[in-house]
Amino acid sequence: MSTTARTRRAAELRAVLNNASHEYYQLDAPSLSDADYDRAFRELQSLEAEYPELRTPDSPTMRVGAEPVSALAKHTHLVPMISLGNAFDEGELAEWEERITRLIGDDARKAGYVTELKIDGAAVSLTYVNGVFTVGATRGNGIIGENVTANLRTVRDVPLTLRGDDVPPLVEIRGECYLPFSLFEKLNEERVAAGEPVFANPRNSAAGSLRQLDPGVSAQRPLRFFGYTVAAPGGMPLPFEGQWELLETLARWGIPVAPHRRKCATIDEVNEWAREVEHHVRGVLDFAIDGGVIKVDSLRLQDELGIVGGREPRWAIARKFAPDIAETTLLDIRVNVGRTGSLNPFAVLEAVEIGGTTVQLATLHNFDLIRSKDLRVGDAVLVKRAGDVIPQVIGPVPEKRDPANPPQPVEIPVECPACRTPVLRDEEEIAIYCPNVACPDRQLEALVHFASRGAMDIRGLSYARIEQLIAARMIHDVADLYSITAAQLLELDRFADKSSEALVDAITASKTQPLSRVLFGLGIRHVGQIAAQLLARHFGTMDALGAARAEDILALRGVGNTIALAVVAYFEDPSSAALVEKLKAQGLTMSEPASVVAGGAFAGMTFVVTGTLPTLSRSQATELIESQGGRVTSGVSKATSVVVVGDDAGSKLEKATALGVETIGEAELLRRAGGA
Ligand code: 0OW
Repeated sequence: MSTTARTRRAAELRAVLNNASHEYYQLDAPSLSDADYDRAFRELQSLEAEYPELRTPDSPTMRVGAEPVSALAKHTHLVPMISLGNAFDEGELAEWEERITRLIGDDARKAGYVTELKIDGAAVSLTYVNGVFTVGATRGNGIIGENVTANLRTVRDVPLTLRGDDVPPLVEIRGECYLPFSLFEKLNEERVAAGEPVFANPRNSAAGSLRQLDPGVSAQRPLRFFGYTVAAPGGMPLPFEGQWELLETLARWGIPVAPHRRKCATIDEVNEWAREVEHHVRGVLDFAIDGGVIKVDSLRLQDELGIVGGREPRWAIARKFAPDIAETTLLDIRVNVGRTGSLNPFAVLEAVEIGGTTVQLATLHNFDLIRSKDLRVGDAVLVKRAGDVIPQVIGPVPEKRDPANPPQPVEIPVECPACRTPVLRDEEEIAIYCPNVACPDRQLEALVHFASRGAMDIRGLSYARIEQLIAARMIHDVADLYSITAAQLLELDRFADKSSEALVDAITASKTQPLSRVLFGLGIRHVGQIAAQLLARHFGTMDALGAARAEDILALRGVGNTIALAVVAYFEDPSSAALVEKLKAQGLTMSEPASVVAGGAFAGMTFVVTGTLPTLSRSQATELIESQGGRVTSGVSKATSVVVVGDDAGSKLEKATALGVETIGEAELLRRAGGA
């Protein structure tokens, strides 16, 4: 191949690969298959290996770790990286606004504010020369940082070239490098396996990964990046006038910008945003934040307000949230047996204050996780509590163990703690089960689930009352509920005339609950609310479903092999088939009203789903929307009625915000579908 042809081919491959990265990481809509990407990448790598002069700074092969260095070189920032003052409550935020108003009158209020998530990672600065990524540096002391260019090249979120024709010839883009929680835990598991100390929190691991001397190690650490400000040498014109436009421009140039930002006309709107983020958004983010950043939405006013002591801008402030991570002692690990028989370990903690509430219990998911985190009873542990999500144990603080007498690793149970039946472990799943259907703990949990709001919704039948009925041997399974009389209840503690009548009425009323709620209430393995609705709306009655073969069930869109086999197995199992007959004899209708399907809550609406939803797969969400008469498309446009937003939502969220299309989360989707 001639030199010209080689040069052209290399340029072509770079363009294809960089564009594919942009589509994959920024637009969440790849058009090039992984195989084609790898093929092109290898062709470029071999071209550059044979003809090194073809290697350019923006070549995607530069992302693969370069040689290790003995120490990081220093880098002086073009423009100092300033820090932020803090406001810990709404009062202090009001004082900040007053200080600004004293200086420039009402102008700030007129310009309005921009609120951004305050990413809790490691601040970095990216220098682009003629739109090509040239230098990457840590913040350091704000004036001089460390050159970590080779490491930042391995960060997929950092574009090697900026897009658009309005990029200044020399510009520094500042932002935060962070490690998502999901990857932080995985990284710690790997460190435990490698016998290395675990990272205490995502922030340390981001900073530690960035300052790795060996880019090959950085390349193994999937750091992410959000940009939030632009610095250009004095006098360089910038194509935006306010912070909101700055963020829009960064996104257009191909720099990831954090979601959940908002243009606020008043400080009250800022406070409303902060409350929403602290109590709802924070708990579902896959990355750590320690608050929000509030900025005056005008670069002119920012210049006028200036910087205090060269360190803190008067025009921006951090609205800090209460810390959502704290250290305490793991006093015990207990197990409760779920309704499906799974043994669910949970942590009993030394009471600790986190995010304004006292935490004494936390989830531990399963025993594999306990072993991979190497959690031991007696350990000092880090606990994360965010929003209204159940607290989680992030990991132990191993250096606090007494080397002379370290706590012992946790034994994985071999028998059920409630009925002593030897436990089973399904290989394809990582949970451990009690196979005994008559296990008292399983029965209790099964009854609680059956009566719960999402299932038969039997008001007044609380956990404590169910325990009471089981202890009085009045019920053994869910069908026995329908034989209870008010007279029997009167014999129990804390039951009077009214409450006895009311409970019997509530139980009787539940006989006409739709089939979907009965199916969900029966706790058939793998059949959650959505699957129960799909099965009920398709088969209509319990008899029809009970008579269905696996292939009939498989014909449903959104219902896979696992569910089909689990449903058939349920009806083939003598004890559950007998239970269904008992429920029928008790007079439960167990049929799905057709009206639910015809009109449908989403009739005539168009939805787009983006990002990873907490519990629904993309196809389940699609099924749910279609089962309610809605339509699902892939692109956001003015014709879109609603965008359903999950974690790591890509540019579809930006587009929805820009077009003013309504965005909701999974919980709201379920509520509107009548599933909640
Ligand atoms: N951590 C952040 C964040 C942000 C800078 C630029 C002007 C004033 C501070 O998400 N969203 N916006 C800014 O704006 N700074 C942030 O973090 C800073 C970097 C260094 C100290 C803070 O962490």
